[in-house]
Amino acid sequence: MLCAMNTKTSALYSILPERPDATMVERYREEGYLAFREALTPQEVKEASEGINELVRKYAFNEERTEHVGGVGTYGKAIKNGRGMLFKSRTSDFHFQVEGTYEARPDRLDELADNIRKFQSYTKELPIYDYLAHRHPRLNALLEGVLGKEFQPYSSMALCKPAHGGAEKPWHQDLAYFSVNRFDGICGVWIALDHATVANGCMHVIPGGHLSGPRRHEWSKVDCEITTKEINPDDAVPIELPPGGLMIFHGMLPHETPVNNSGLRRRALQFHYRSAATQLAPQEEYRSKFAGPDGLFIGCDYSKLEKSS
Ligand SMILES: O=C(O)CCC(=O)C(=O)O
Repeated sequence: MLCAMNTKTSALYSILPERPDATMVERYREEGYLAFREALTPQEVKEASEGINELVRKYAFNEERTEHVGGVGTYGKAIKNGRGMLFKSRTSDFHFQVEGTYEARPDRLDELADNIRKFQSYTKELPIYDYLAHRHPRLNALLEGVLGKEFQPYSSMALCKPAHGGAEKPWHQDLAYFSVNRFDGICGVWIALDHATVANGCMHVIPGGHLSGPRRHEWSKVDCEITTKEINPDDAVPIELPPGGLMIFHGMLPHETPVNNSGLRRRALQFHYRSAATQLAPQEEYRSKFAGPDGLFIGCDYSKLEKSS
């Protein structure tokens, strides 16, 4: 039993090296992920975490800067993950959303920052995010190792989990959401800003699960998820990381993060990248690729979400 667990967590390393060696890159290809307990400095973690509060103080309930959409109860009983109040910058693509059950109030902005579920398109908002996403030397070397030279940013979208009920993100493949012409050149980078443990909703992955092609996703009561019969929970490996730990993972790797029922929040950053060989694709092309044996699209179909809300 212990042996099996050790084998399963073998893609966990202590330090993000200056440059990944060939064995690491090979392991990424085989298992679909690599995790490093130490990647950011404590100062970088502090700045990145405080940045969330800074952005909340700048944007939340500032009518000139921000459009405010929805709030508790807006989506009725069928609250899906993260669908609390949405704060949209009027001058950039940046936006963030609080946990579905949290009532955002202008007099409690630090509390609001601890209850964020999702923040998106944030790399241009603060120098620390721009640096981590685009100019961090060791992360760039890692990305070059797995994606090749001239890789490009694809998106910045991070999920956080407030203490005492931060919602789960059920099993999915990130490529079920994206729109690209090939599936071998996309990866995500996930960075822990707090201790990420099983109790507060750390990443869980299916090692090697990126090699089996697209899996069927459906909008459930919670979110867009891989239908459970396609995932064997016994194959899942939790990736517990300290603040500053980092995981890189293939865009087809099935992964999930459970609900946070603990008293400790779980913040993270996340960036996605694409290789120089990958193009953004029109929806039609992408849908025909992310298809089941019957040729029908099996990714996350937003028109179905609107019907079920
Ligand atoms: O950070 C999390 O809880 C999950 C992130 C994730 O899986 C995603 O955004 O696709």
